Amino acid sequence: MSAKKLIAANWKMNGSRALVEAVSQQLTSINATVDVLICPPATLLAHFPVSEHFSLGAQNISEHQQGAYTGELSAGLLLEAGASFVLLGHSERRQYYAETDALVCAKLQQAVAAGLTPVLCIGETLAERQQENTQQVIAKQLAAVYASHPELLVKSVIAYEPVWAIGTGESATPEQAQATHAFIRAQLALYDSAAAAKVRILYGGSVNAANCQALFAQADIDGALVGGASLKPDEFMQICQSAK
Ligand code: G2H
Repeated sequence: MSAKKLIAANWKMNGSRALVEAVSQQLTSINATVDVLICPPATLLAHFPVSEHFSLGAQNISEHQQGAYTGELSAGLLLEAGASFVLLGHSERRQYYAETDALVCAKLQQAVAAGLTPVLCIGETLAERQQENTQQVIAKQLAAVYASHPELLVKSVIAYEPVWAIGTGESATPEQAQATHAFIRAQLALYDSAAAAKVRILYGGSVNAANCQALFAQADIDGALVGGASLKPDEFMQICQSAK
């Protein structure tokens, strides 16, 4: 369990300059006992003020360092735009943009090489859970990166996001989430036990102000990746303040 929780906002393809202002203003009074990360659409990164109260992250990067890849953004460009983290392997990227484990691994290597901290998103679908394959799916997603690159673990944050809980209003129960987080930590320990004890494992999937406290009380839940509720400044602030 990490000493300080991390609450990350994933705005997905939402937000505006007005929301940047509202959230930045709201976070000026955040308690220093929690780390806060905002991952807006890349075009909004430059509109955030430099702040000691939160960090910024991107939602995706290219697997290439630079070159003729029209429409893509490299890790280096996003770093220069103000990001210090990047979400990788989110289930929406895996599902809608056919991102494979191998591609996610290549992006994670680019992120670390450029100096971005990757937030590796993993999780099972409803069908995989119903077939009792949650652990196999997660072990495979982790092995795709860390079996060949265990040195990257120490630089990573993991986000467990059961696909069936994303944007559905149906969060995993604290007990379901804790059981999977403990499994994730045990898997990570196979690659680097010292890093595994310290790596922050976030829960994501319909986190809101009403359910976050019970999730944060679990031993292996080190914070949250918040989608829909992060677009509401008051509610996002409540979630951050619950994570002491
Ligand atoms: C899961 C989560 C943020 P939501 O995608 O990554 O979104 O909180 O809306 O389920």
